[in-house]
Parts: sequence; C-alpha cells; structure tokens
Amino acid sequence: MNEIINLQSIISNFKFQGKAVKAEPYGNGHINDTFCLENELEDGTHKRYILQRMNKDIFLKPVELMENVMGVTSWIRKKIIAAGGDPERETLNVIPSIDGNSYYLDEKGEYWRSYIFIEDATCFDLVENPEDFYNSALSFGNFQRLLADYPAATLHETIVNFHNTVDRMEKFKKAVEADKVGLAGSAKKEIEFVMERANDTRVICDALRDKQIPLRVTHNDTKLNNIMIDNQTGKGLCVIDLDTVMPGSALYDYGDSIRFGASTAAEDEKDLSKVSCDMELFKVYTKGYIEGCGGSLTEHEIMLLPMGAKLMTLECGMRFLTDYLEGDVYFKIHREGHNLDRARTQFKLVADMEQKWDQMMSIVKEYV
Ligand code: ADP
Ligand code: GN1
Ligand code: MG
Repeated sequence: MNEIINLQSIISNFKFQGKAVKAEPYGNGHINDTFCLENELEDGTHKRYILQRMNKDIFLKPVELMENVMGVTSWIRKKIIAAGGDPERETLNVIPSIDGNSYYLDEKGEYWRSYIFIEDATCFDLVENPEDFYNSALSFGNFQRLLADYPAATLHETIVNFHNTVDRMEKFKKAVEADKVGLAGSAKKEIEFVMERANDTRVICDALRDKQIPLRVTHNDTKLNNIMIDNQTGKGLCVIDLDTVMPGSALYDYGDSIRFGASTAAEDEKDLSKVSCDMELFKVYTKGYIEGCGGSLTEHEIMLLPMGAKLMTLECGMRFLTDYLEGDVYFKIHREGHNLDRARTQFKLVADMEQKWDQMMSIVKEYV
C-alpha cells in the first residue's frame, strides 16, 4: 500500500472497546487491505481487532457482501452455542460501526469492516505437519455441513461465475488475444499449457448443469491461510475470509485446499523443482474433508475429487496468468512477474497431478 491512509478517522467510526495504541498492515491475503488494531482498555489490558478495507474493485456490492457475512456468521454462531463451543473464537464476529452498520463507508467511498481478532491461533501459508492439514480438512468439511441447511436463495452472489472454469477459460483467451500490456510473448509456454487443457474445464460445470452433483453452500476460497488453527489444540478453530461464501460445489472447496495445502512449496515459489503435489497430504486431506462433511458427499462427488483438485489448480493458474497479461489489476503483487511466478507453480502442480492421477484415484476410491 503506497497511499497514506488516515486509520485514526476510520477507527473512530467503529464501536471498539478502549483506545487505539497500534495499527499495522497484517496477513498475507491477496485481496483486501488488512490491518491489525491494538487497543488499550481501561484496566490496562490490550485487545486486538482486524480492520479491513474491502476491495471494492473486486467485490462490487460490499453491502450485500456484508449481509452474507452477517447471515452466515449468525447462523454458524447459533450452532456453535448449541454445541457448547466458544462463539467468540469459532466464528468471525463483526464489530458494528457507530451508526450500527456491519461496515463503515468513508468519505472516499471505501468500505471498511472489523472483526474481533482471534487470539492464540495461527494461519499457515505452508503445511507444517500433516496433522494440521487433516484438522483444516475436518473444519472446512464441517463448515460446509453447518451451512447445508442455510437458505441458499438469500445469499448474494458476491462474484459472479467465480469458479465457472469455462467462463474463466473464455476470459483467459480474451486476455491472451488482447495482450493489453504486451506480455503474452513472455508466457508462450504457459499459455499453451492452458490451451491444451481447454476441454477439461467443462467437467465440473457440466456435472453441475446435469445435476450429477449437487449445488451446495460452499466457502469457495479454502486455502490454508483462510483457516485459523488453535495454538493449544492444533485443531481447526475458525474458518475466515467469508467474502466468497456462495452456492457452489464441494469440489471447489476440496480442490482449492489441495491446490494450496498439498503443494510442497509456496504458491509463488520460483524454483519449480520444489513444487509438487504431496500424496501423503492429499490422502490426509481427503480423509479429513470426507469425514468433516459427515458422510454427505455423494459417490459421484468423491470420484470427482481428483478432478476438483486439478481444475481448481488449473483455474487459479489461469487467473494468475490472466492477471499478469492484464497488468496485475486483480491480485496484489509484491515483485515484478509475481503473477507469472504464481501461474507457473500452479501449472507445475497440474502437471504433477496428471502424473499421479492413478494414485489420486485409488486414494479417493477407498472412500466410496
Ligand atoms: P484476504 O481476502 O485479503 O485474504 P482475509 O480475510 O483472509 O483477507 O484476511 C487476511 C489475513 O488476516 C488472514 O489470512 C489472517 O492471517 C488474518 N485474519 C483475518 N481475520 C482474522 C481474525 N478475525 N483474527 C485473526 N486474524 C485474522
Ligand atoms: C485470493 O483472498 P485470498 O487471498 O484468501 C482469491 C482466491 C485465490 C487466492 C489465490 C476473492 O484469496 O480466489 O484462490 O487468492 N480470492 C478472491 O491465492 O479472488
Ligand atoms: Mg484470505
């Protein structure tokens, strides 16, 4: 963030406890501008909050988005309370603005929101041990189960066609054709890699269209750093980043977790020899996700899990590459060529999954 933001004026518009003593940029999200705010209370203790400026270029209807967040968190909250859990830590808690809204609209037209900071829990960018990954799978599966009876028709579609891989392919082709910033020549191999897999992009879309698999309420952005793992228990504590909760497929949630978490390297690793899809991690996540969903996944969904992993990885690679070709307008970048590096790791993973296809299929078959 190069601009200077007057956080103090933003902070004064929320119903926070105590007095702000510190506020700094926080986390590794690619979309919103996230800050950690630390307040001192009257008794001298400190309390932290997450303060976020929502990306309004990406989320075109922030008010509707916050309606989704309020709806989903209050739904989950009731279930947590009924199960004897801690609703302050196991779901996001929105701090209202002083005029009682779930967001604050500043004079520049920017939308802000705030959550209670979940303490004693960690968001990981890389899996540190298979147990954590298994626990994250249980939580993401469980999250989908908690929302299974949510009135889906009341949810706003925060990003239209978010995981429609056919539509993503079309957008990708247009970006290649337009070659807006003249970089297509530097990504010939990568563009070809995507084009060769154009037919694959239909598989989940067709299965949904033909009702071979059900439409569910899903998270749609299930990367490992969108879940908080409890520092004491090592268990998945709270699913965060609810901006894309919408009707979708369980294959999206499962697939996106594999894409990010079963990779042996960071999403933007430059040394591709370090990047592969770890079959041990694939196995533990598959087990955890199917368990977390509480037996609700159909046989057809289970058989399509490897395709979910491959297509979510291909889609994400396509999205990074599209953004590279369009001049880095979507994902935050931290170095030149960052989106191309990210696209390359995704394509390396796709190629690796294709090599390991039989292994992946035999792992999921154990659960049919
Ligand atoms: P983005 O959409 O940009 O990824 P997130 O909502 O995922 O934004 O937030 C970015 C990061 O901020 C998360 O990966 C996490 O580290 C941290 N974070 C978000 N919400 C909380 C919270 N309630 N408590 C603690 N950390 C949080
Ligand atoms: C973004 O918001 P964040 O950083 O958790 C993106 C995901 C991508 C991911 C790739 C709303 O996730 O779809 O898979 O980056 N979120 C949105 O790391 O586009
Ligand atoms: Mg996030």
